[in-house]
Amino acid sequence: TDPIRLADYTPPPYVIDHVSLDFQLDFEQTEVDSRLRLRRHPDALPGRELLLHGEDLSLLAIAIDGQPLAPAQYAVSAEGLRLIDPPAEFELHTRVRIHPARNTRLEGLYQSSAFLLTQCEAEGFRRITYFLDRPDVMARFTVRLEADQQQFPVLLSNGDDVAQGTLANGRHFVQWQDPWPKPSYLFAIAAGALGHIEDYFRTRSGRDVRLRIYAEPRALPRSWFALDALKRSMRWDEARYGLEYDLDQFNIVATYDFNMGAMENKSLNIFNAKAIVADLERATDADLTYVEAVVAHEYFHNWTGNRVTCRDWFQLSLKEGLTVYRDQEFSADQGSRAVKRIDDVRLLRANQFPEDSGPFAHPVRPSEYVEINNFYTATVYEKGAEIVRLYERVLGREGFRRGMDLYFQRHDGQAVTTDDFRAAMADANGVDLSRFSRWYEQAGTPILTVTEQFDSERGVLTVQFSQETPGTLGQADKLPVPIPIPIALYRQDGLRLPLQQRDVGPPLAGAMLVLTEASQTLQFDGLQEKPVLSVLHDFSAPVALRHRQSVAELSVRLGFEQDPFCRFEAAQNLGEHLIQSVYAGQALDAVSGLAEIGRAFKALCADAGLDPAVLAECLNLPDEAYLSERMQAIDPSRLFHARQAVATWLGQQLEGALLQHYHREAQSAGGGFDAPSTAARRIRHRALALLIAGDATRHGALASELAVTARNMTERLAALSLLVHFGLADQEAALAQFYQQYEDDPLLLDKWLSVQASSPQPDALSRVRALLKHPAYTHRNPNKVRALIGTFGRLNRLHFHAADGSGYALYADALQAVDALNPQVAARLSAAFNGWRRFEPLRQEAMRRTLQRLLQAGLSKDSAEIVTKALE
Ligand code: DPP
Ligand code: ZN
Repeated sequence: TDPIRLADYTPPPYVIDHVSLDFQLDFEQTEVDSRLRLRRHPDALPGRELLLHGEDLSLLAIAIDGQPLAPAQYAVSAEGLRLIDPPAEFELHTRVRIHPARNTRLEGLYQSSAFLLTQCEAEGFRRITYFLDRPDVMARFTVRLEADQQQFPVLLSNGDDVAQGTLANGRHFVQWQDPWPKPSYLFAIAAGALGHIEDYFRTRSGRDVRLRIYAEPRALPRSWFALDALKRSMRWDEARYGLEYDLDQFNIVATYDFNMGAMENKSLNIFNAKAIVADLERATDADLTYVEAVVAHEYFHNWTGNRVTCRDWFQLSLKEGLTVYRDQEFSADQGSRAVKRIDDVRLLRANQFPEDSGPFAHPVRPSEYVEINNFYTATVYEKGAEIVRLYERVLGREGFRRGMDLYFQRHDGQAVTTDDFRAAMADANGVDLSRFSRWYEQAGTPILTVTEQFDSERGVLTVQFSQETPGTLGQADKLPVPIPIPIALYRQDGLRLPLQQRDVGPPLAGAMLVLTEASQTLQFDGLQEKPVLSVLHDFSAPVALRHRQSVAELSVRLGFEQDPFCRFEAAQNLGEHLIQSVYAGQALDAVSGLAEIGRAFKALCADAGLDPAVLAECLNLPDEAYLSERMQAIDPSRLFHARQAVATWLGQQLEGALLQHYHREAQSAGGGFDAPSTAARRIRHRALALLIAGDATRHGALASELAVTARNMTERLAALSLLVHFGLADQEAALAQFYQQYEDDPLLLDKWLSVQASSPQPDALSRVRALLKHPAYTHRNPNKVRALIGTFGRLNRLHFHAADGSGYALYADALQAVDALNPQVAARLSAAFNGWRRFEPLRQEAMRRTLQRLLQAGLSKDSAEIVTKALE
């Protein structure tokens, strides 16, 4: 398949001013009657044909301006409907038939238990009717839904419901009108047996908006947290950006069958139930945090995505990077900003860095794609959000707000590009941001190297900053990018020193260097002893930092940094030093600085001023994905055991302190979803994991006890996963009990599957094999696939990479079966092999052969793109 290229972009051949759709809904056969008002785009190149996208549609009728078309006037192909010599302005009438119940791809119109729903982003609308299915065609939609009243009591679409009524034969209809022009990817309907909960939000200009969450009735009592998060999001967007909601109703529909997290369709968001249905009793803190973030994310899209949308799919990060940045800021304001930042950086490093250094490396604004669904990536989302954060970093919060204001002032109602966004930021602040375009255009994580030289006689510290972005496929040479680097100096005893800059290099503004060149040097003087240098506070740019510091320096940073992210970073560096030493074959006892590291972590545990959640993250060793990023010829089993050995040592060193934290926080951990209670649960989970790693015989009983006394799902699941992952005596009973208790809850069964799929115990593979046949599992449900197969490939590095290739084989078989049903979900699974070149020769070869076998077996376009790239 030929790729689609950004360089080939041309405006759409026609404009569609108005769309009128009439659905005769039915699970087996739905008929869609469409009337489009089209007119030639003023800038369009003249052409004799007009292609309207359409896939898997049966055309029943076609007419232009009321005249049925003769066969010579149109042609239907796998791509769509070609109109030959259409007039400059006309009404196109088509009628098509589609089959929702047979739709296993979950794109377009499909069935989920007792209702029908749609997913149109990126190119699902063409599976519903013929259309110019591209985001720069923005039209006003009127939608009439008609169906059997008993089977489909609820009929929802975008905008406001303007008419409804009952018809003969037990049928009824509802008519919807969306006053805002929108691209087809934001179209949605949901119809069927749905209940709802309801609340109101009064906007700052005094309008009342009716808010509803629709779901199957049993999920509704657990959806109030999400509804509250929606209200908080609406309030936050008004306060922070002056952005108000623009319709009288806002509806969310939750489904258990969904390819992604959620979808921001105009005024009719559709959510994976995982991102809505959550309360303390049945969801973990991580789940609730996720729900809050996704609800906010989709709501924020109403302005960043819907009112101002993307010109083409290469600009996806225009809405996604920006909206992720916005939801990150919202979440930071809801709870602990420090913990949020640490979590986000961990995610970026675990998911995006490997993407950037692997075969699928692509710029935040890609220049070509085969299947757009494959570009909903950590790079477009998370790295995209980091780039937006860079603007905030260099312009300040107020400058950033000025840029946002100008962006909406200029582009409301338009489909624009990331260049337009950057121009608004620059123009609103009268600065030149042209070099930031490189962040969008260059793939690969820039490596920032910091070297220090101290002249003790003159008391001068010289610091050199240099950057280099490694070459990626098709992009060998890279240019320097602007990197904001906050700088701080500390004395050995932890006192923060003033920065006295000498006249070398650019003068710092607000203790921050913006590195724009390949290399720049700074000097600081007035120093009595070599200070401890700290750079990149708050992870100020998405770079890989190479800054060699001694154990002594890292210990000072761990103990005294004012920025919590930097303390976490020092802990990660110390942990990495230990793990890599053991991996390289040293006995842990012989590793340099071991005693000092032990003392530093003990002191950290005793620091009463430290947020227990930040402490928990400092005690959480760098994960295997992140470590692997910085290694070659990886032996995954050796890496797992090295990391485990360090965890064991840490658990033994800190035993007393960990027990203290565990017991001291017991009461707070029974509290609600507030910062102190969630922090208490986090530190208790971390402490218990390390204690058991340190001595399972002594502390394993605490996990069994927690399984029984758990007061919320966070505790219950922590206990269950510790029992299973450490292979403790009570694991089978705990698994059986969990299953029995939550058999009726799809989301909790997902967790039950994940816990087993991620277990490092020797029986993990046979468990996964058995679970594939368990009634709780099906290849047809994306959440189940991700919970079992996805988790196994992503988190179970020990058994996925089993030396005999059994993990790869099992995974590939499952992937192939899923691919036949749902290409979009399968393509995600394919990415698990992307890092294959980083492994030791035997695993490399086994993975390469597995990829070849998959390709030969015949894959969907989605999966084939990933696998082909991996083999290139
Ligand atoms: N559902 C995806 C998101 O909101 C695509 N827009 O990020
Ligand atoms: Zn989004």
